[in-house]
Amino acid sequence: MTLKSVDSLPSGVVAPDYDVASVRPGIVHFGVGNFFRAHEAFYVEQVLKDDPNWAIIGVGLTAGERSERKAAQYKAQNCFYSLTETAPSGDSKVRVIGCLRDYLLAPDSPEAVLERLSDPATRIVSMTITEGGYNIDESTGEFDLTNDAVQQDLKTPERPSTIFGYVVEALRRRRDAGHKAFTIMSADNLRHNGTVARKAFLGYAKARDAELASWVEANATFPNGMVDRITPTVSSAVIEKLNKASGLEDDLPLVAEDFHQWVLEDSFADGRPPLEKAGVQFVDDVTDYEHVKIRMLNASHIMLSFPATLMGYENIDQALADEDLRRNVEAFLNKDVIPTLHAPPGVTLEGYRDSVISRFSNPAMADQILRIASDGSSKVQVFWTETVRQALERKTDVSRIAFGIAAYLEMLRTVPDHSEPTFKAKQKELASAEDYESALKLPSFDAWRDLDTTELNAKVIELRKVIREKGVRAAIPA
Ligand code: CS2
Repeated sequence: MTLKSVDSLPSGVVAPDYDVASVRPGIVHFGVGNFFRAHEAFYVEQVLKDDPNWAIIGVGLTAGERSERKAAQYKAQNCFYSLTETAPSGDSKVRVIGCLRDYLLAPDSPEAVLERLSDPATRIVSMTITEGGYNIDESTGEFDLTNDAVQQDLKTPERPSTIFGYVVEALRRRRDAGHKAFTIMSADNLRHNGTVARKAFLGYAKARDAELASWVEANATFPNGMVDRITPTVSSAVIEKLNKASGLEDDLPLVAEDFHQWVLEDSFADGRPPLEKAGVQFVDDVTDYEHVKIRMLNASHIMLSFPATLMGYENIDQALADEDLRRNVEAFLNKDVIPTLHAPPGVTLEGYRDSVISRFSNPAMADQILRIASDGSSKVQVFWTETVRQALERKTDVSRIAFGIAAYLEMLRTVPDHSEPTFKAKQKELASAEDYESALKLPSFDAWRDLDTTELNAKVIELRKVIREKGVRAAIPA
């Protein structure tokens, strides 16, 4: 059946447990991608029955045919979509999510977006815009005011096009109208995502108007959160498969693992949904949780995916079924990561490791290696830096880290259509150079360049040679 309403869904499909017609929007979300749909929306969905004031309005910022098509699909389905949650055992559960109540394409209706953001009923503005989306200059660590779109917004602040322009203009209107500020909540997989968001939005606000910036600083909040749920890319073949299994005709279905976690600081400017009822953990400090997630799960995801790409594997469970790759990733976790990590209360690192391995081996997910390996340049920095620095400082064995870097660089050189969206011309040139040294100058490795990298770099070069001459498997550390 066409997914236009949640009345009489096929049997086995779980419908919203609240009256969809009577919920009211309280959250505006930028970046309605699969991760948001399977994570934040999934949590909010479960608490609307307790507090109906937190439905979500999605906003897309990019113009173009693809965005228009997506917006049309949301409208056609009254913003409903189905989520299939799959467990490693193969069990799955399908539910229709109803908490997304509208989808606005900002380039088509900028004023509607500003009105929604300025409405005092909007009390949280959340976002999943990826790391690059925060427009932080890697070399200075500050908000990049030289960005063309930001420059344009600063010239015409009342007609913005960037997320910073929209949010700050709305905050200006709220202040002038005597309304409260909202919470600016990042749900991106970054360390200290709230601190990054604070830097970005205040960086823009200060450049626009210092007084307004002070008001935002005093009144808005930027909670940090650790987010986790593996959410594969949905191809048309997957859409067909999901619909066949659910009995729905959903143009926007998605699949995710049954595992999900959100650890959040309880720092909200004007209230929040009762997310603890859906399992969100509220803590004073998310740092240790972030480190465990990023340094164990995400770091081993790329440690597996870079060589697996070269070996021709498609999905992460296939990579993990390769005994050599599995041994390498387990050794990386046991010897390089766990000894230098601090576990937050209630978490054992060995238990976390076992759960990560079990999550990766979930075949029903068919999680694409290309999804994980793409944008490796940012991921290497975010996911590996701490572990690399610890190894260099403690002078421990760097062979597994060197192997990961060597595989990454060989992948960049030999998989030309590999997506590195943030690479500029100079980086492309370094990455594709035939010699072994040039690529070591890539900015991805800047974060540990101040330490003694002689041995590490020599090992990377040695392993790149082995990969080229004898293949990846021969380069996997014993
Ligand atoms: C993956 C993540 O793309 C990646 O880097 O490691 O998308 C991962 O699936 C999520 O962080 C899981 O929460």
